[in-house]
Amino acid sequence: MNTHETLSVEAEPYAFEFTPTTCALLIIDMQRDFLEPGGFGEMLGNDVSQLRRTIEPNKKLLAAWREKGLQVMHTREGHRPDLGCLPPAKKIRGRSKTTIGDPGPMGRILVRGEAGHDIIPELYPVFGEAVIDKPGKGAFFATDLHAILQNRGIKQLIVTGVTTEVCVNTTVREANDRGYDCLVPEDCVGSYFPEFQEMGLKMIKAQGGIFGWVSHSEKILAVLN
Ligand code: TIU
Repeated sequence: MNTHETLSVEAEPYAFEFTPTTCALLIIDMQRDFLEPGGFGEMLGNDVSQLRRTIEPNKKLLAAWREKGLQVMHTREGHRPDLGCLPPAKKIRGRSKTTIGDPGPMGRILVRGEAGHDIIPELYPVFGEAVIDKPGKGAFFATDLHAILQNRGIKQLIVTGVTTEVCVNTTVREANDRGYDCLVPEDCVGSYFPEFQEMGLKMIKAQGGIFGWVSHSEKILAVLN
């Protein structure tokens, strides 16, 4: 496979055509606090196994992207230790006893530099892969992601990570409005709620691909190899 040639992946609502060298793998918020047993997500009563099934397919896709020397970027949702970038509305949302910035099972919840905020070891970034720290759900809000993508000549994104209906969906919508084509492999994104997983994916590919395309990691790997 020549990474400069245009490839076509079977997808919905129709084939996704992309040039590997100008297509980045963007992995959203695969953080310990969202995915690991004993983390913040589980503490809130969520079933982390719904997210953990995405680890293996993400590992395979990441390995393939790295092997071809293609662009990889990671995001983490979280805040400065002084919570200066945490809107008061986000701090109090949910009326939980324990909220963002408070001590949690793996350090202060969603605070940069804490163990729970970091990316799971299975998908840990390597040198040269941008890590975008974002204060919101979307990866473009209050970050330099768009500038980095422009500087690297990226036009298309394969978006994976968690959760499907929250940070993945918000990021795909933001990317779409900025002119990027987004492909979401359904096995590489996860939600704590099966019904949101299904609808989150349907929303992306509806109306002729209103926000992007949906496929499966095996279909992407098949055209890469
Ligand atoms: N990364 C991300 O989706 N953050 C969330 O808070 N997701 C929830 O589903 N809560």
